[in-house]
Amino acid sequence: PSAHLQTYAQRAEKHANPAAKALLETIERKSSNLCVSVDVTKKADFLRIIDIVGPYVCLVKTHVDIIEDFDSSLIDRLKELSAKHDFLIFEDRKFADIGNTVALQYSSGVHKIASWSHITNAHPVPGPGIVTGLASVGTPLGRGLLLLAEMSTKGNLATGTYTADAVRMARAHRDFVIGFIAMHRMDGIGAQAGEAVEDEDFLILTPGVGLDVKGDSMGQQYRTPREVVLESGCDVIIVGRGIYGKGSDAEVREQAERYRREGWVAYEGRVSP
Ligand code: 6AU
Repeated sequence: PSAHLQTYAQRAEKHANPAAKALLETIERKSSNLCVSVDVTKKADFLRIIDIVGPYVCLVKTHVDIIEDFDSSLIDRLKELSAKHDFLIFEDRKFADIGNTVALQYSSGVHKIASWSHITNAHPVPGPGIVTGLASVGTPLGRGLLLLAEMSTKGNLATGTYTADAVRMARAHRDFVIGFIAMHRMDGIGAQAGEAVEDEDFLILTPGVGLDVKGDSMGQQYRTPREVVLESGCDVIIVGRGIYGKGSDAEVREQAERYRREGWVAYEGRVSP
């Protein structure tokens, strides 16, 4: 059957990339396909929210460049929380430059992303050189890359042939590109006639997930975990403001539990209808 009709555990066995395998195993172990996006600007808030949501997530998504009081101790704490709560880390860097530049941005600077982030992402717009550049840093460290094949926002340009070209780019680098930021499954998209793609299993991580509102004032659009996982066949739901934006610690915990449950019920409905 198509990969998304198999269990996460079955799929974990077939993945050679260490980050993809570890993510699928973590999802299975914790019964959670929830990634929380912690888009806050203060170190203390960042760590507090992660400690609260940690038990309910497979993955924590960061934007480290928005943290005002960033220093290397933040990364040490983040790694401790990752071990304590058993989740992987995804720095949502959205690389978008030539290979040589992204290799430097990924390995160096203040943030040294490759040294701590299991997964990162990139826009395919520069062409395959962006994957080669990031892979030169990430592959020796066992990291995984997601290409942005689609986006969640109104009016975005990642559609049609752009999306198909992104999938083709991933197919040419299957050891390092583990999947996509996308709104639905990419199975067979952009394949040439006769090209064997039935066995491919790109992970689909999907932002734009919310249960209480339909969007924001800047073009974000939300769908429910059921629409994303059951109807569109995506693998991981990414939730930001729907969880961390809820106020008290108790409410943040409650929302994390709620989205974990909704995401998991949608998955169970998919693999054993
Ligand atoms: O749930 P939200 O709207 O508060 O946050 C969604 C998060 C943000 C975005 O930077 C990110 O998901 N995102 C992405 C990613 C993950 O690459 C792509 C996209 O198309 N839309 C989107 O919202 O941290």
